[in-house]
Amino acid sequence: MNQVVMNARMARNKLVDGSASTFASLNVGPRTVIVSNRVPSPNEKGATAGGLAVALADSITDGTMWFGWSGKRAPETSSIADMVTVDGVTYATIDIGERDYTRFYNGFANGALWPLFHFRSGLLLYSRPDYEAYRTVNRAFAEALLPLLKPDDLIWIHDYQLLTMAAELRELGVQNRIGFFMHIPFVPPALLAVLPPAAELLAGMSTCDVVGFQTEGDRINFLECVKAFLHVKPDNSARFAFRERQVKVVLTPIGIDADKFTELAERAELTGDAKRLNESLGDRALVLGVDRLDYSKGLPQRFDAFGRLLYSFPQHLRKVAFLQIAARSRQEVGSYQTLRRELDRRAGDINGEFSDFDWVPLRYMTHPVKRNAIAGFYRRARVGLVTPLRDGMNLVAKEYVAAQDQADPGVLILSRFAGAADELTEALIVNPFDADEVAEAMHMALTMGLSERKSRHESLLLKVRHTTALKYCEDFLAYLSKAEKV
Ligand code: GDG
Repeated sequence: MNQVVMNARMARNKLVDGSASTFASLNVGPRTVIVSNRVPSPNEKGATAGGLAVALADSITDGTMWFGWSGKRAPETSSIADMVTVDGVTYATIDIGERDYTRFYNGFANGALWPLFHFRSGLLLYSRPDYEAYRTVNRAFAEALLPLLKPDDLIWIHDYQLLTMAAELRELGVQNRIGFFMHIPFVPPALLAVLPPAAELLAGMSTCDVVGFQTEGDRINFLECVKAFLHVKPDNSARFAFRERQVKVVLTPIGIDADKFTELAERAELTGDAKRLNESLGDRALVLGVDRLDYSKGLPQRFDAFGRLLYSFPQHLRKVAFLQIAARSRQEVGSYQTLRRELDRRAGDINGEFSDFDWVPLRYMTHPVKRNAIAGFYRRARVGLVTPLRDGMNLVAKEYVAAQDQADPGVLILSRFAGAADELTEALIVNPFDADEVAEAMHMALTMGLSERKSRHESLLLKVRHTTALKYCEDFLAYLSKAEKV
């Protein structure tokens, strides 16, 4: 008996021992198997900073299996998944070996793919051993998932860490429908060409039946790349043939559970954290930023823009406070350490320049805050400052809109380079590289009358309520479950 078949039997036994009731619910219709790099433990839901986990946690339904990395590092990458079922959702996780992790995660995924797909080719660090580890981990994911699969499962793979997993599944003989969704932006051919294994990665993605993107721009970039690198000819419905399979390229922007978030913000407003923030502010207006500490989020530029506001519009001195929550992430990657030092310096410069003995204009914290506290902070903020240099979607923009008091809403300032800007056109749309433009938008937001605030917010809320996390899932799965003719 070969190792894969042995693993299959052992894993099946483990699954049956763990959850007979889940099996009952999985027997009805095709099951969705979600695959993402990181699977939060069921108890950890909502506690982490990160858009993918938040969006998926909002949309996962009874009977789904969620497969991926446990978050634990082990001496070796595991070949058999650990299974646990909570509220009808089966969480299947593997540990990643210490050495694989460093090269796969810090190395190729976050040292090469992340900067490149955020249009920062100057930050890209490529090495062949990193890429080999990436391939190894994608292979390990495929091998550990294989024994858990049923013939009619719909497999839905998420994000840039797993670009070659579908190809590995196909090589292992998996014939199921496979979908892939890219949460981050996609670059045009001239940029992708910088990456040595570009064609291999595109070929990996193109072994899927459906490939989805956040914006029309990303979708077009991907189609241009497959034309240039794989020499395929997409038709007018964004379908192309590759290795005897039809690939459909779709647009399914991600969202949040807006109504649930509104309720969370209403409740949070009355809790200890929101009250403490409120007391500390007095009657000052709050400008709020909430981001993972990441160079794609444009934090140094945002700090500078706030400095420009205080310099160019001194009427706001002492009347405004800027709170930036920048939860630390990927601290083992050098460019993130550099960013942190840079922000410390700029925050010090601004506070040194403008503070008074009883007023500090900029508050900046790098430890994560509880999700319900964040919801309450959004509701208190007169201005939501969302100015990434490049972002797949940006859920913070949508959360900020959902959290507002409709009778007295705040104003969203949004970077034109966030995917969310395609939808949320009633925000104040800015170029985050232009500190003066962002400062002017802040001034406009801080002085905007109630009726304009209400009319902008009303339109934004309609959109955020329409493009929910659930709609995102339903739309993608509708494409994935519908076989296209070859
Ligand atoms: C990727 C793409 C795309 C932030 N700080 C804390 C905290 N957060 C939460 C926010 C929000 C989430 O993390 C961040 O989501 P984003 O969408 O803004 O950004 P990424 O993490 O970069 O997500 C992005 C997303 O995937 C989904 O497709 O939109 O473009 O880059 O929910 O509220 N949550 C908690 N504490 C914090 O300190 N609890």
